[in-house]
Amino acid sequence: MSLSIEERFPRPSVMGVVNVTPDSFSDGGVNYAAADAVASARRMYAEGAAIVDIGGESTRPGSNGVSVVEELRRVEPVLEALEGEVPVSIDTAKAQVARRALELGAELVNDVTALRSDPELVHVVAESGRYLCLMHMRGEPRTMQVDPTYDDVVSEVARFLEERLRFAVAEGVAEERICLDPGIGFGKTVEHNFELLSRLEVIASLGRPVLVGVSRKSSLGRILGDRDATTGPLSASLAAAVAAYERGATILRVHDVKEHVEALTVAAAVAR
Ligand code: 7PJ
Repeated sequence: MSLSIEERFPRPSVMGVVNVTPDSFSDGGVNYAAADAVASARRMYAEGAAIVDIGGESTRPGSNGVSVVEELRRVEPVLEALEGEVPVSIDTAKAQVARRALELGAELVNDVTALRSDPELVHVVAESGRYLCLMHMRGEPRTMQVDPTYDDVVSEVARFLEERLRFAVAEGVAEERICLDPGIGFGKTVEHNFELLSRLEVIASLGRPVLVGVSRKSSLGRILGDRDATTGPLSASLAAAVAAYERGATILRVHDVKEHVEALTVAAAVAR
């Protein structure tokens, strides 16, 4: 039996973040060793994460890419250790990395480029029958924070996600397996990010579950008054996650799983 993504991940569900990288902005280095990444993923699952997102390439602002070989070297041992034990998604834009991760049981492919960087990836996902997250990003990580401008950020992000959804479906990915993500922090100012959260209903009205990743992001630190913040605190992450949930988010991608599960459990009890 195959579940739709909303059946598999009821609202709200938590996705834990494990960056197997030396340089991600929010958990830089702590999970770079495979054993540490595996331990973090196990802990997050025990704390109530529905799924744990494993990534081997940093997408922090200004970062460069890594090779397929290096990305596989980072994530393969982690996926092998977690197979059959912890539900995982693979955070990659590369078809070869996704293919191996799916062989090792990954349930979801999280491509922050929304199938724009590797033309093979859509076929890998379609053939696998697994879930897919399509995220909005303006530009690419190396340059995305250089003066981002939009006429109306919410309608432009919605139009983009709708177009990428149509593309994925046309290429054979079942619509009921796809979720959409406004891409908080990916080519957006603080004001853009908060407007997207504020009007998240517009994204939800596209008819697919919405995934939001705002945990620890710099916009949180900046709205608290630090103009040069590169991260945001847990308290602010929790507030943003609950606000996103109340505006229609289904999956919250977070670093601090236990606290988010608690906050969202209470928010859900109020909402029902
Ligand atoms: C996001 C992501 C996000 C999705 C990152 C970090 C920064 N994938 N990957 N959505 N952010 N789908 O690890 O927090 O917001 S990288």
